[in-house]
Amino acid sequence: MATDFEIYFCPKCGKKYRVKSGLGKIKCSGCKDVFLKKKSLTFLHTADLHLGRSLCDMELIDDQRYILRQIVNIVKEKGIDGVIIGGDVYDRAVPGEAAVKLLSDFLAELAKLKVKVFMISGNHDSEERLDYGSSLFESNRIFISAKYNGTLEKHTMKDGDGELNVYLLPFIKASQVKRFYPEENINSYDDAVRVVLSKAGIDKSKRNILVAHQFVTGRRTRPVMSGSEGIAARSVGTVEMVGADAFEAFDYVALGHIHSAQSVDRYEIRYAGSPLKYSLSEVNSSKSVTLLTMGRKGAITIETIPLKPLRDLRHIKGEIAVLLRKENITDPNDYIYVTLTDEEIRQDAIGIFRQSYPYTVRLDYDNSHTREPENSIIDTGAGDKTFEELVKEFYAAMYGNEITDDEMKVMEEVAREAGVINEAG
Ligand SMILES: [Mn+2]
Repeated sequence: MATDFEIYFCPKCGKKYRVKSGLGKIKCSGCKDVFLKKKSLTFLHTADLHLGRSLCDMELIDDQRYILRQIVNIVKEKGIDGVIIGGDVYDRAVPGEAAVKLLSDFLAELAKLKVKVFMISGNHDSEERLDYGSSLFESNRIFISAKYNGTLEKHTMKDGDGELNVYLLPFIKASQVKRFYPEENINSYDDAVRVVLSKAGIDKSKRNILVAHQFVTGRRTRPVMSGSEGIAARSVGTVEMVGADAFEAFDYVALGHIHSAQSVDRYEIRYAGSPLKYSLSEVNSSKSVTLLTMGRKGAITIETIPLKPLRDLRHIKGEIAVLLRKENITDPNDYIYVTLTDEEIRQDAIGIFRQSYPYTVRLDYDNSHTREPENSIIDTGAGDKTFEELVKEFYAAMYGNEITDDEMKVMEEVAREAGVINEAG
């Protein structure tokens, strides 16, 4: 895809122009006597949108709509040329209606801004679903690579510093690549990625960006996980890891998969992180998008722009009477994870909490029972308590809340099978 224009912008009003190469000095059509300047290509990198996700039974669709709008505004304000979405667009292979609509609205907004969109699939996405309608999207400069088809997809852009290639590598497993290159020795994801890149004919004298969704490790370090990546990432084995040195040909590697923003091995190999906190383990993290300004080869500027969520996720801890004092209640519409230090387990504590914090997502206890569960149980002794009473107490001490009727039924079944209680028991 060759282009014979360059991007200029008006330093006064910010308007962008696509100008045929070699036209010389040009003035802004809106601002009198202001000459246009050549513009470096800029990109916004995000990943792991996980549209349709919920947090402890609370649907996050409004939060996701809010954060995508914020991203669109950044694209607008910063005059971004390309938006990179590094996979895990949806939270599940079969996304719900609201999630599908949210993505199409987001892409439509970006199309209106006439920016290019580069999107790949992640391990949570269905290749077919994400691929659907992709040829239609291309007429709106939206490029989706959802399934590896034997060649690495490449798109070329151009600015005052020459050509820039954006390569799209959807999430791949070793077996998928082996199908296309049976003669190659592919036993791991690392082998697979290296084979794919070696076949792509990458010109190292040009500026190159790769978009990928893999578990990338440094020479000495592993990326730090946020805890919301899902079971596949948490239980990753060495077969699934890709060494960062595989990406030597790229000026920037826009990664998805790990939900905490971070670079791996060198600054330009980067996970943008998810735009929202997707698990309780992320209460103390901060979310951002990554911005790239591509100067000439070797001169790339990377910065992060913090994202501000509709509702933050916070962890608060203390005695219920103190936490719910009027003067101690702040930002009541945040998602709240509360740990009570009261010794006594309160009936429906979460219900009480939700009167002040309607978005309380979880409540547990940290008291002498939870700290020393063994002692408390031994000390209490079985006495003449019924099986049900014992299980109830144990559950409350371990988890800090009441056992449900369904869970109690399961416990009774297990106990019956194990011969701990009899039928009457
Ligand atoms: Mn993810």
